[in-house]
Amino acid sequence: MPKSENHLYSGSQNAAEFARLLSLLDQDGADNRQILVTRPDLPPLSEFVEYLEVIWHRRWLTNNGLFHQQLEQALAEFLGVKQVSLFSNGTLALMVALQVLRIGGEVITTPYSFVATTHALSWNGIKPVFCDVDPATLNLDPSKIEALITPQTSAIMPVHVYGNPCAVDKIGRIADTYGLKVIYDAAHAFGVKTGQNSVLNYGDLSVLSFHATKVFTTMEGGAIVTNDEKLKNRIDFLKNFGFADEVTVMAPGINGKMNEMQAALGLIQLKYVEERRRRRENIATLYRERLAGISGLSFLPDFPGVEHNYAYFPIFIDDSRFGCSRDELYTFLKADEIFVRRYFYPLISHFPMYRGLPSAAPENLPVAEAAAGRVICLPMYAELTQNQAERICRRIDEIRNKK
Ligand code: T4K
Repeated sequence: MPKSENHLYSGSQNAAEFARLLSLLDQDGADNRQILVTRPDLPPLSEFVEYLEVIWHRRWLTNNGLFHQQLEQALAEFLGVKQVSLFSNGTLALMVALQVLRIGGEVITTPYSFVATTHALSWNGIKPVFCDVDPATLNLDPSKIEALITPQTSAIMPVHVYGNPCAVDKIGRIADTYGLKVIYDAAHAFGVKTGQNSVLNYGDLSVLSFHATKVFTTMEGGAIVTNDEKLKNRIDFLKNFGFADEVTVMAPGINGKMNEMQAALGLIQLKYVEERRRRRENIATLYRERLAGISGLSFLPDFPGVEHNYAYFPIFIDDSRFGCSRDELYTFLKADEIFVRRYFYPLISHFPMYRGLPSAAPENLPVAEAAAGRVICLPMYAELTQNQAERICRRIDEIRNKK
């Protein structure tokens, strides 16, 4: 009998189908040796099934359903923000955030992120202008923003990369001076606080992702956070094709709605977020202790005054001192079934659709270029065991010594 059987809901009436599903469980993931960069945190299946029964009974599947409304409220409370508008994924939320603020022309943004950040600009016909990042945080460097402002600039779109807060006050002052909007791509920053304040309370809007790889997941999902109720109303219209009421379409909207199954999962996930955050923190502490002092290997600090979510654990390899290159380390770890990822390499500014932009020239982005050439994100998720984390650290040390 497969050891994972107890995770599968056994309500199926069809024994053959149930057996086929069980065999899928055995093909995948059961091997403890293989470590992926992340593994989604999920609640006990039985809790989800209870919610599914309600959905099946009510026959309300999407379009601002009961669980959707409950999750918006619960998230606003949990995150310490006023308004949350849920989306089917973070990319659509970014696209609608730009639409609702009528952003056009040029937007100053970071090349050191996941491609969705810049793609959301492109889908809105906006020209991305890449700005280099701060070596201390790898977030947009506020001292380099002003030089990139032109009469066409309408907004700044920074990213709280790895969940570490941007220089929100400095960025806010620049935006106020020049009359620019600020949309934070906060895909990594669920639950992050600076002081007692949610990092999501800065700028005009913040956008979250609840993708499977994120600290809070609804499988796919996302949200726009705002403190302005009227703005939330317009966001809600836009994500529902632009309908303001049954007969009024206020703009060419899109379908960005989160469905009831995603919302139900979110409601359950919220109960576990804090416990998982503590587990991730323990892993981060272990990595810091075991990897400290290895020549040519560095990591970002735990920034003082910040309540971290430990979404990612990036390390940076200086090949001349470490003894092998970042890519060699990546390949050696892979051979040992430790599947780390090079987030964020290549830089967005290297992709064919963006590399022709004047701001994409590597000489304009030296800090981002260097970080992208050195970074490896180590496995990080709540269920990663201490033994697995120790094995990763040991292997990194062995590879370095062998070279
Ligand atoms: N802005 C930023 C700054 C972002 O980082 C993202 C997404 C967005 C915007 C857009 O938000 P969404 O539209 O996605 O809501 C992953 C994610 O697909 C992407 O959501 C995420 N950023 C990005 C940083 O990472 P990949 O190409 O690395 O995904 P993939 O499929 O290779 O998965 C990574 C690892 O996770 C694999 O080793 C296996 C594991 N995994 C993955 C999935 C999907 C699982 O164990 N289970 C799963 O279901 O992009």
